[in-house]
Amino acid sequence: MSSWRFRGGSTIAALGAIAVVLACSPEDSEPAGDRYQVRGVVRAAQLADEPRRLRIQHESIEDLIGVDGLVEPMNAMTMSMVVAESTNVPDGLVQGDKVRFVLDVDWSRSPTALIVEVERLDGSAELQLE
Ligand SMILES: [Cu+2]
Repeated sequence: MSSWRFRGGSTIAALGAIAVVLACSPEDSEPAGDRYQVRGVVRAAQLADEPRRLRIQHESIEDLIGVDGLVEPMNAMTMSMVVAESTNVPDGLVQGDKVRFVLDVDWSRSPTALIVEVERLDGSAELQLE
């Protein structure tokens, strides 16, 4: 029984350590809205702008939660999105590149949508852009 109690104690200590690490994590400053995995084609890479922007023709986002909290799918379209400061954009990303990106949406924030991850897809990837 004492060893069981010991194990319980170390579990609690470990959880405490994890909580401290999370509290001190630089990820605290990252956007934290609803996140969506999206694919598309870069139509303009405005990476010298402040803030950086990507204009992307993207596939539909079927599970998008609208401002009223209800699912409001976004059709495939071309739109300009701000890239979060903490996001690493692949080197040499240019118009015509296919990408997978993570869109962070927070309706109480401006801009509402931020790209928080982006990676280049193989050029042969087939996207549904209509
Ligand atoms: Cu859109």
